[in-house]
Amino acid sequence: SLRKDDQVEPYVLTTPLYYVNAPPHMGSAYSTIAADSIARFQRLIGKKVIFITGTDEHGEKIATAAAAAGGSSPNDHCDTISRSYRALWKDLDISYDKFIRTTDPKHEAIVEEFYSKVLATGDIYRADYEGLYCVSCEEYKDEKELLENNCCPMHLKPCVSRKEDNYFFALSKYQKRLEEILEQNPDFVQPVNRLNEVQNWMKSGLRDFSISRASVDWGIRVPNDPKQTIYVWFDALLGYISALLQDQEQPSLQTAISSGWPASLHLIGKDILRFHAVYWPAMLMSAGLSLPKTVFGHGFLTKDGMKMGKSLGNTLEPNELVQRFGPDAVRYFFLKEVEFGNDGDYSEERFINIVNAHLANTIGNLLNRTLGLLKKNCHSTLVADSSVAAEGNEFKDTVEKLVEKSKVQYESLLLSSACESVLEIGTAGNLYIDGCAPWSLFKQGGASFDSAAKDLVLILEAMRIIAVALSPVTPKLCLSIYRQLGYTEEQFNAVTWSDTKWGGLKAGQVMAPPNPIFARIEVITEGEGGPP
Ligand code: ME8
Repeated sequence: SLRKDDQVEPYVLTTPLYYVNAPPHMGSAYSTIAADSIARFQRLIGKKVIFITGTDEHGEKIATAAAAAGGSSPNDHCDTISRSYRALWKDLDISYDKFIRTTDPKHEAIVEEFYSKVLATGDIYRADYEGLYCVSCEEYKDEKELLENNCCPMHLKPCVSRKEDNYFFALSKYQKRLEEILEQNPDFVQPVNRLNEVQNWMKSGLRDFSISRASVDWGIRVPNDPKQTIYVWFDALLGYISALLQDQEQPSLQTAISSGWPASLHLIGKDILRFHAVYWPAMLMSAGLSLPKTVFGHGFLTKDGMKMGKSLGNTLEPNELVQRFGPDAVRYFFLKEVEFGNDGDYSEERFINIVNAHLANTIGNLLNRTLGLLKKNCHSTLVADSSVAAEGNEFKDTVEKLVEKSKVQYESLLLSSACESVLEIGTAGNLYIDGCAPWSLFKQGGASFDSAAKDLVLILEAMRIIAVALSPVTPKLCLSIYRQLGYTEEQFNAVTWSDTKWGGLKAGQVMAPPNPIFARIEVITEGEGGPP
């Protein structure tokens, strides 16, 4: 059955579906923040976006965590942790459209249907398997990729020897087709170093993988063999499809697919690249479904130079960061300061320096001092249309070039560069105001006064453009800018990328009185600030 909006191909993007073995950490937040900025950008340029996130709730790792959490059933445990993800996404202004939980019955129905479909193609067979298993990865490992004492290189914990009678997926059958896909679609896996990684790994030959567990009870039962449960990865990846189902809809692969599959972008960390760039496409091919357009594997965050992660117990608390510094500072720091695709480091000192310099000074202070001058000299009212005031103006040209550049960068997922381009508009604004020194022109009166009043219009127009162009990254801050420029929240929510075009501010528009949009973060060092 056709849907009304079938003509518009939606932009479907996904974050990983996070394991509920522990509450979210900064790594989970990082992927989600990046995805959110991409979703917001795509909406600005007019796409119908379906932004999917959720939680991965089956498997041995979750069952063990639930048992360790003491008393609560796996279900209750999943509810609690899954809720903590949603709470964090709310605090971080994550604008997801769908939140899928893999324990949702509609998802389970999709997995069963998918399994049966793959079974019917002859790609599933039964065999004995003996190997080394990393429970944290939920994956059998090749002995040659392990460290000393059979430790998993990702989790630094010893793998355990397992012997099971399992169902296998015939991945090896897809070697050739996958190689061709990677060759013919060099944008399928991004950035290019991840593509190389996948291609190198495939050179050693793809091996069939086990897609069921006899030893794990907490999972979706294998159709026709309820003694086994479906391997957590074979289950979870399908969440990207089941998430597309509308509420109340009778779950079927066909209806889910018709609501937006294939995904435009799977955004993931580099740790789960193989699952997304190899296993998943092979599974989809087996079931006769289309492949996602892009898998982007971003880098890992470290803290003070050290690897961090749930399993290592060395995490940066996103909740704490948001409470202390607010969502925009957190979003901005990680998107601006980590080159997207590469690893990046957090240190509190750098965090504070960066957000103070960029958000409080370059952008916030520019707006504040401009509004201060406008209030003092022009009753907070614009004297001219920004378009008229800007004829032949070099500053205007600079702003137009930078905002166009940021658009191309957002489109290419160069998120840090996109932030940089928008920030440069602020830098250019500061140079411009310092160059024309309106504060002294106002004092001179006459034509100088008029010229100063026009200069303020130009700077405020640049601020307006910053507010649109940076809104995918710092939505609250940009709303504050828009409000100070005399717009309503409704007007801000209705902006599109075309509003980055120069000429929005009009003569007579009344600005709000200056009021810092981003409070400088003050560092209280020992011996200062407190009572003696
Ligand atoms: O892997 N830096 O879930 P997960 C940056 N359930 N990102 C990090 C990070 C770090 N230090 N640590 C984790 C799973 N991440 C599966 C996914 S998808 C169908 C199933 C991010 O909770 C990064 O995106 O272990 C990584 O891929 C993801 O968290 C792993 O999340």
